[in-house]
Amino acid sequence: MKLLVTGGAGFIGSNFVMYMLREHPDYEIVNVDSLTYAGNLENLQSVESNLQYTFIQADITDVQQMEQIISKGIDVVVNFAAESHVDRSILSPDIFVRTNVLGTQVLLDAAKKYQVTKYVQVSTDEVYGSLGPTGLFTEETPLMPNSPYSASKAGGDLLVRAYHETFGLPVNITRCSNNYGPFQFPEKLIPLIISRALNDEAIPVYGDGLNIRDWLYVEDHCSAIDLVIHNGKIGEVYNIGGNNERTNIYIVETILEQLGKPASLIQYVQDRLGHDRRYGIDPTKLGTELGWKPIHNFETGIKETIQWYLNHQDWWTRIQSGTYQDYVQLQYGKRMGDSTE
Ligand code: NAD
Ligand code: TDX
Repeated sequence: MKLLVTGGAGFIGSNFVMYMLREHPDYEIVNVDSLTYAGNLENLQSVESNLQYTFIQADITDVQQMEQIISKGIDVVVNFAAESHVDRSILSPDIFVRTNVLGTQVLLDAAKKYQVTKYVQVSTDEVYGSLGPTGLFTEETPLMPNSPYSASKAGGDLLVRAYHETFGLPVNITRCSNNYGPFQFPEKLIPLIISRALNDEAIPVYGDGLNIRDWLYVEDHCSAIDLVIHNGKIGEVYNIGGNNERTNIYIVETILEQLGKPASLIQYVQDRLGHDRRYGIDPTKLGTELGWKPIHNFETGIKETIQWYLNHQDWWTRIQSGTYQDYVQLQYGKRMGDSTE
């Protein structure tokens, strides 16, 4: 099988490329990534010389390049490429629409033109909006995105659905909860806490810290997508999650405790605009129809993740030395009374 993975130099995409080369050593994997601030070829050093793996630097909104790549015998497209950070979508929504909506449509067109056997859209639970204190997101929950990020992901999902209904394109959509694990860019909550705590910097907690996210170790997300590629029923949506709901403040306190850092590092700051209160995934369909089961629970997964960041300080220190500082200043400067300077 020849797989096109887009966004394979990012957090989940790079974990997925490594996972697939390990689980299916006979598959060919083409990784297309435009290498935005979030794309990092260092993530893929371990597979660089694997003859089954090819990297192409290209933008998914580039029609000619996508057609050229997909015309060369691609069987399955898995679209991870996206602008993925909610806070950045509040600062500049335009690039989210371009990549997450237009980019998806360009890929769908090329997939249709060259008749791939399957197109998998890697989406997110955030398209469902925010939950109250009870209930879970199922595949039937209406789409009610609240941030420019989640609205752009929902836009992409609706196009995927439409290409299936209108043109019969064989598609699946996956909607996963919050991921964590190795190679996550340190703008996201868990690596942000770990890296800042190790530098003895204040940890910004939005609002009252009681927002809830449902955490899944990245490798369990990869195994779910692998199953969907092979056994997902055409046209279906699959939710992915491991029933690991935690408040943000629990995550912060757990990491500080495990690193032996004081709770005095916690700084409550101005809330995120439109901040979704709670996400919780019902993964029953994926379990009963495709037999998926996560293998990591939050307690072991977070320990492994902290250890990975301790062992790979060079990786995140290099990221922090680039344009990352400009983003930190823009996002947190005023919020934290400029204590980030
Ligand atoms: P990420 O930001 O770490 O990686 C995104 C990758 O896409 C980067 O390598 C970037 O260079 C690439 N990219 C961005 N724009 C591109 C373009 N126009 N053309 C080609 N490549 C481009 O994101 P992530 O956290 O790994 O998320 C991957 C996917 O999974 C996204 O679609 C996201 O919506 C979805 N998702 C993420 C999570 C999560 O918790 N991180 C949860 C559910 C779903
Ligand atoms: O500095 C912070 N302080 C804080 O309190 C940051 C960066 C986040 N938070 C809160 C906001 C959220 O309630 O922590 C929670 C998690 O935040 P993020 O790591 O930014 O993730 P989230 O907004 O939940 O979105 C993530 O999960 C779904 C991914 O970034 C998305 O790509 C994915 O679709």
